[in-house]
Amino acid sequence: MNGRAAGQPQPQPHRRYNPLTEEWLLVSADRTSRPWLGRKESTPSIDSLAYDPSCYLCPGNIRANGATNPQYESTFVFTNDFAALRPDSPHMSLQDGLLKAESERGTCRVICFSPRHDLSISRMNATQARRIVDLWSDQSAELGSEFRWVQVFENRGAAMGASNPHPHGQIWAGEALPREAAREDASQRRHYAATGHQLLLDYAAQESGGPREIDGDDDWLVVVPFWAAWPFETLLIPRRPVARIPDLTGVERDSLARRLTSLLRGYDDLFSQPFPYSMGWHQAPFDGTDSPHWQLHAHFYPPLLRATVRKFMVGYELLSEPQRDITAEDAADRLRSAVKSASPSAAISSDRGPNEGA
Ligand code: H2U
Ligand code: ZN
Repeated sequence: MNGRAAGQPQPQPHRRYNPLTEEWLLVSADRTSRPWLGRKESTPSIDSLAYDPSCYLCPGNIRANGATNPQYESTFVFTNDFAALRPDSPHMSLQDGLLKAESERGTCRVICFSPRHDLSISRMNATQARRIVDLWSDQSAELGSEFRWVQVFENRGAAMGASNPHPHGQIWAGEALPREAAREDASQRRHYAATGHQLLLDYAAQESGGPREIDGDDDWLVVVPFWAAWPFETLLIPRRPVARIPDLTGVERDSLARRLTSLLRGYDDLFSQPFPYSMGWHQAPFDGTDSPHWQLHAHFYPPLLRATVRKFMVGYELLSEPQRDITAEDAADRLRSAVKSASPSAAISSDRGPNEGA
């Protein structure tokens, strides 16, 4: 299952196991040459406006509900004006035969990463990216004092449903453990009970230096997981046991900032366009325990297979199980080259627009 030299035949269709979600997926790597007459993704260009008067996230602008953003100078957080979870949701419970429902309390926040409309994480320097890590951490600690599950995430690009190119993410926090959290909690708990080790630390040890490693240092491993479902999916894992973002040390935060900017520059270089993705952190539930079984990690789920062709999770994927068209090893080879050759000089060091004063 290791990487193949160029020109060797593609491996036959096979299934791979995802030990985190305890699910299988189908790998059929010889299908990428099939004719494609379907939808072509447009290739968005890099947004060059440092300030966009029509953007609802830029400093001083008016949002959809009429609120005015402050003239913020680094990061800015507000409660989502169209929140999917609310703290005042009244209690409700229904159990009627096979019909079951329960109320859910929570909150949703929008987190702006920079006042600059054009400063995506891939164009940030390490200092600017470190601010985002600290923001994720502070927000997680604050929301974790009230809610059990804190989901930090970012949708980037119209292909992943992002509403606006202004660099921003979201946090949804709630009382229940959602599906992915419950699966990862169960699998990690079982592995820890059986071995005394964190599942993802055992996985990181097995992958280090291998054909799916993209990047790494003493503190982090960046890898295309063996069980990746999305074409250029990656997983970021700290090298020591860490349950939650606020547990990361200053050194780990700095090196995370560097790994993040390198990875995202590599993604942008892969198809010479701002690379769309959904990313997010899976940290232990904030349930008042140490959760030694849980290893903090980030998932990046980018949809693009080629520059203008996206992977659709439809048909077989929806009805049977996920399927992928290039092997994780091929994707890792290409992404690793892009990350290694991506230039840090692409970074924008100013937090202010070119025409703004100090
Ligand atoms: P994306 O991360 O998918 O771009 O979503 C941004 C969020 O911003 C979205 O959930 C919210 C939307 O509800 N939003 C506001 O809260 N206020 C606005 O003025 C527009 C968008
Ligand atoms: Zn903006």
